Amino acid sequence: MRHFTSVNDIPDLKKALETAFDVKSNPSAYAHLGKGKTMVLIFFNSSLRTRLSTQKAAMNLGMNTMVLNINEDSWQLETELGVVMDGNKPEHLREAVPVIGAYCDIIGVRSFARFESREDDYGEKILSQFTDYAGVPIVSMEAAIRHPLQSFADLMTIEELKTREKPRVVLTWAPHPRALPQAVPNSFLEWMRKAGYDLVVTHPEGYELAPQFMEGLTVEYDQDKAFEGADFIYAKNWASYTHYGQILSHDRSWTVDSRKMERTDNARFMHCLPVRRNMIVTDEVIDSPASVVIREAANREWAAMAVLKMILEDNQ
Ligand code: SN0
Repeated sequence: MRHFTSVNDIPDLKKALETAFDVKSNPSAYAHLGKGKTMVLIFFNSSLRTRLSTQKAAMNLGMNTMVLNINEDSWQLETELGVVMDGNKPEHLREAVPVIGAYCDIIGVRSFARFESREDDYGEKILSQFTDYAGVPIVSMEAAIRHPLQSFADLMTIEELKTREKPRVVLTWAPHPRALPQAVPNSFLEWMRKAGYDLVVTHPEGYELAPQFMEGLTVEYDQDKAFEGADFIYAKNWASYTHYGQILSHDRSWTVDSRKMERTDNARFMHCLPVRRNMIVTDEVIDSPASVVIREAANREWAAMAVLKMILEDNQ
């Protein structure tokens, strides 16, 4: 594996999962693999779990890490090609990326959807400048349309807790005060489909995800029905894809609550975090034993460690 930007970069998902569970049981077994190597983590957006878990994963492998928050610590970067740079952005990504690449062996990058243009976001305009010009492997730490490290940890969590071979996994939209990217739900569907699970998607009208991520799936617009027989409830807000970046509904009846969880088959509650309590999910549900959000977050370290281990082994 050269770059890690989606599940499609993983040659063998079953083996990758085995690697993740192996590093989880033996966190210090590979402490020399990345010795003398450096990972730079670049953030265009905020982070708590991704920053700490990815940095920790790199440290577990003996790597050095450097973190750069673009909007606070560095020059503001121009990302558009062909522009006259007479504004407030002193440096272009076209130089910044290969310069960063010159100082390290792996780059992690976080760059959310900007909601300025669906074409730019769905073309991964920022991420692809990194893969094209860095000269070193790139790990997506949530790009415009995918969050593969999150989905990998989600998959680990379900594998650990499932009680049947093909669990029924329900992705449900839930209300939120802001317009959020589709990266988490897109990626989640891609990984869950590859794992062969029984997948159900539920959301209000107008929140249909991009067709490339919905392949083979149909939407159940009735959330109550969707919850029936579920083994896992995965809640997430996202803004509209069809009315790109818009909030079309604030309907609080979509908040995941105990009454809805009772319709499931003793389902576990999942969310990538950060989560808005009593918007996405009630206190009662997230504080109940059914909630596995902390385990999910903890698994981020092992998912990231597995990814970095695979990259280090394949790019000696
Ligand atoms: C991001 C998202 O893609 O939805 C990151 C999730 C891992 N979430 C947010 O930006 C939440 C911000 C908020 O205001 O709640």
